[in-house]
Amino acid sequence: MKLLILNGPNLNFLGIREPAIYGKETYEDLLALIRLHAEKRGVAVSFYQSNHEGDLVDAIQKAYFDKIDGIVFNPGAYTHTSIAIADAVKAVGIPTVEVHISNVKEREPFRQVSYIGLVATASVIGEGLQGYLHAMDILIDNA
Ligand code: CA2
Repeated sequence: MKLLILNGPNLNFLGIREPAIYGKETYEDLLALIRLHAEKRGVAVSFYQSNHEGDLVDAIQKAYFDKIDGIVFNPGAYTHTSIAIADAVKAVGIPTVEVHISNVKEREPFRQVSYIGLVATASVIGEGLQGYLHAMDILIDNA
């Protein structure tokens, strides 16, 4: 099984700013955590992070041609704005689990809307970096 771990804008800033919301661990720490979990669960993982909406659409389309079996996706702020990204997730038909490190349900009203949530298989919200591992488990256990 091949999983794509996709992260949107500013997630490369993890551990650098706003530790009270997003924790102290860095983006590299996140990748290490995921690599370890992938090894334990016997799945292959690839990673992509971009600050650009179109790049994320391209990455989702590429996942289709690369025969990716599942996407763990934190779209960052594009969660709340991007119909283009939601359309891409729907178009490729790859099971996709939305992840949010923070509990967006208890934050500003504009974070209550998720276009990705409308097309995702499941959403994992407010579990910190562990949420990415939970999302992997959902995809693996439902394959
Ligand atoms: O809670 C999440 O994972 C979010 O997807 C993170 C996005 C935010 O716009 C969503 O509403 C919820 C923001 C990512 C910003 O990441 C930073 C990390 C460290 C320092 C500054 C920003």
